[in-house]
Amino acid sequence: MQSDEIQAFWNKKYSECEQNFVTYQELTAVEELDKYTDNERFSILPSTGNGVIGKYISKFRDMENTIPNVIVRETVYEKLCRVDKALKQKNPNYQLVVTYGYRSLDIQKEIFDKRYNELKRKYDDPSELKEAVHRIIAAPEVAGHPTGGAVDVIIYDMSQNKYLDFGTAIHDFTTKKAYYDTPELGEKSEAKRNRRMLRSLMGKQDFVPYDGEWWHFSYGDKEWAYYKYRKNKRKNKKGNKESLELKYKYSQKDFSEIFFADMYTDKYKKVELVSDVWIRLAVQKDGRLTEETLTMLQVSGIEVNFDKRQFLTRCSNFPLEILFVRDDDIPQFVYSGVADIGIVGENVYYESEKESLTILKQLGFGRCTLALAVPNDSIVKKPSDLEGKRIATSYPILTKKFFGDMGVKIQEPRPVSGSVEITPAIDFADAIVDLVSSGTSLRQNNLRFVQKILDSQSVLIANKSIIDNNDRKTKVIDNLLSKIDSCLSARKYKYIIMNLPVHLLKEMKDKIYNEVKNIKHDFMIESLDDKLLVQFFLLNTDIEYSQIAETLENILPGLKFSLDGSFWEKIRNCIFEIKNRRILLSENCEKRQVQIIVDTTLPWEIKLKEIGATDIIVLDVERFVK
Ligand code: PRT
Ligand code: ZN
Repeated sequence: MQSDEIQAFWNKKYSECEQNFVTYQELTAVEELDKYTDNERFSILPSTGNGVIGKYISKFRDMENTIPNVIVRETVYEKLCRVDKALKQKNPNYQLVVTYGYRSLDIQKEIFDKRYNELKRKYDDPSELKEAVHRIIAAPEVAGHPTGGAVDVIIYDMSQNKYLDFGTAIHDFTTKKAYYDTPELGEKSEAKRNRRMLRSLMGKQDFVPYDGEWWHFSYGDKEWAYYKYRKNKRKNKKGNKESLELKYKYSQKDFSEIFFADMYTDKYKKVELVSDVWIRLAVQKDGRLTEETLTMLQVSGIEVNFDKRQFLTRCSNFPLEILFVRDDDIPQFVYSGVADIGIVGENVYYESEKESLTILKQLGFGRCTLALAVPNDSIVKKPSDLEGKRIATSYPILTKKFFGDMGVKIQEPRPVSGSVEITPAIDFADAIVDLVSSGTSLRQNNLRFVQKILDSQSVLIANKSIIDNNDRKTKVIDNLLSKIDSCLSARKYKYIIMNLPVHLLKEMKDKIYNEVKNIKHDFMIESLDDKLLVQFFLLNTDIEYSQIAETLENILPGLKFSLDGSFWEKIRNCIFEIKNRRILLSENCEKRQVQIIVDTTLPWEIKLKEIGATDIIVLDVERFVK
């Protein structure tokens, strides 16, 4: 055969395949079952573990900005786990991998529109055009992925460290071999066998296949309803009772409507609940606020299992779920109730202008200033010099408000999402409104600070209207706030590692020992602790006696402060006197390492030098709190 004859032969074969595909027209005929079946939550597929795992194929991560993990309906997740279990019974080295699950409607629309515009010229008939595009990418209003019911799956062989042969790579649309029934793969080929195995395993869990992509299966979406209906109709020809069911369970959802089920871990099990009321906190996924936020939670005693690939995690010792998202989305998520509370910069909070949102607490980190700046050589001296001028910013609302309040009419602010500082140099703007912290960025871009618009730090925000109506959640949030409070006060302290002269410590202890053994004969000099003595020494000499009582009781275990006022006065002097002895110190005397926590509001540096401390290292307390 000539090569174009061969081509014609395959084309004919493939168009026969295409006859069987579910069409757009057919899908629009499917009706909704009822509203209540659509209420179920979504689950996150773990990216490791023993059950089914979710892994986006890297080139196909168009959900990256919103969701770093594959997510699906709760029921779909359970069914997938059962498929994986059945698969492992065939071969324990086989692993079911889901490379695509929920896709937001916006993305579905975007991809569909792109293809639609590409193919527009080729078709006169609009309904033919729609069908042709639909064959490549499902029309948004009937698509399965935005319901969370459709998945793309493949099997991985863990003993070989590779995917099983399916004839094409997953998501490879460049060849029609992606069609399940491609005539190019022999019936007995390994690829065909694997396709049949996958289809049969998925089918046993009530998923339906899509003939145009060997990897695509769904449960509960329109394709699913139609496929079942069509199958029943076929049976009908053989004389079986015809089913009139042509109804689907799951409708399309926007990301903001999605509520997540519990995290699943290995072994197909849910994590055990430690509470029946959980609150969800939205935090920045990957940015300036992420590390400090997580540290703050840890120091507050909350165990966060942070894994960059996850976007939702449950704390193991506090009823808190953490949702990792882009910081700009946090006000919206808290506003819409996707999260109960969130942590963002005040700049983002005020820019979002959501009325029912409120600041619960200022957190002290992520400090910066929203400022107006102009090129060094600009004639602008003050905001009013910018009348009628162009201003680039990521904060158009705050910018407009600032100039509005000053009564200066500027052009509509020009929104840019990054690299604001270069816009004057490329003549896109006459001035910028941007965040500044060290000011390096302004200097590097030959910009000059004109005026501060807003001081910002990170804040904990909540949706008043939701919180006020839920006492149980309010309780959990109050509990969280008091934990955060104690963390914020811990920031007052520093962890100090230093070397101290051994003979000085010894002298201090001897003196105390002599005083104590008069009233407590079994007192041991070993029970005097270096660390406590130094801590006591750092206290101000003029503070109230009662205030240091607790510290003294720690230093001298077994003795009660109430014992005798004059006795304690003596002990106190034993310790404070030491600093007058520093004459005795020499550079090369024997030293011992002592580690203490100091209150940074006290003049600790001077005092430590007074007792001959050397090699002082200062660290944040947080690092030492697990
Ligand atoms: O990806 P995602 O959307 O989550 O992150 P993002 O890029 O929107 O935000 P990110 O991580 O840059 O900042 C998060 C928050 O940190 C901001 O909303 C602020 O509240 C706070 N913050 C604190 C800052 C800065 N300091 C800061 N310096 N945000 C941005 N900057 C920029 C500044 O605009 C400048 O361009 O950092 C650059 C360097 O600043 P200088 O002045 O130190 O040179
Ligand atoms: Zn798919």
